[in-house]
Amino acid sequence: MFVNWALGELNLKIVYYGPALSGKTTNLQYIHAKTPAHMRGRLISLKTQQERTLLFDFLQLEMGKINNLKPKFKLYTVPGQVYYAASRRLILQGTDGIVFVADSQAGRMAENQESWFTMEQHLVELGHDVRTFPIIVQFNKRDLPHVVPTELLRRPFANRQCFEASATRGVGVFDTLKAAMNTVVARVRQHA
Ligand SMILES: Nc1nc2c(ncn2[C@@H]2O[C@H](COP(=O)(O)OP(=O)(O)OP(=O)(O)O)[C@@H](O)[C@H]2O)c(=O)[nH]1
Ligand SMILES: [Mg+2]
Repeated sequence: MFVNWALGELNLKIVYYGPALSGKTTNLQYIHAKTPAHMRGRLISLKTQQERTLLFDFLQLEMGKINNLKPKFKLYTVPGQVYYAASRRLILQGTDGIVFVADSQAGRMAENQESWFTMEQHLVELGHDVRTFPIIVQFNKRDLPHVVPTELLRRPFANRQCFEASATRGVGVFDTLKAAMNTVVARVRQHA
């Protein structure tokens, strides 16, 4: 969180984290496409020629007022491919909350787990308490065949908010985002 008192701005950072191809960039693309232009900036995507995230995607959203401050939500995605670990760690710095985008397909469970554990490691290294850090979980790609039942996917996340989604169709994208924003704002209020 960063408060610019001169401009009356509250800057909040939310990072979309998760394994390669889980749909992090697609979430931001949908949010960008469906948010009125006066409430959002440009979607900046640093990507490879194959449309894979190289460094990050970035989108800024402006909402109503909180305690007389204008909140600006800075949404980032990390690159999911395994060899970009250093970039993921860097992008997590200074984040106020995380949306963990898991791939619901049965063949992707090991990648989800690996990604979650390295995210936890990064958070610990950055000095956060993983148990209380705002992390919203999204089970994406629910439209595909051979997805793991949501009840099973939820099990390890007993005390976290989880959402089903199909980011390409826009299902669950804003529910996930709103939950992340609310959690982050609630935490800022707690610490204010
Ligand atoms: N069927 C289906 N395809 C999806 C969904 N979400 C994303 N995809 C597709 O999955 C592929 C990868 O999506 P991205 O959003 O680029 O994934 P990413 O997590 O940003 O991938 P990295 O940048 O490599 O980490 C694209 O072809 C998307 O169209 C979904 O909900 N359902
Ligand atoms: Mg991406």
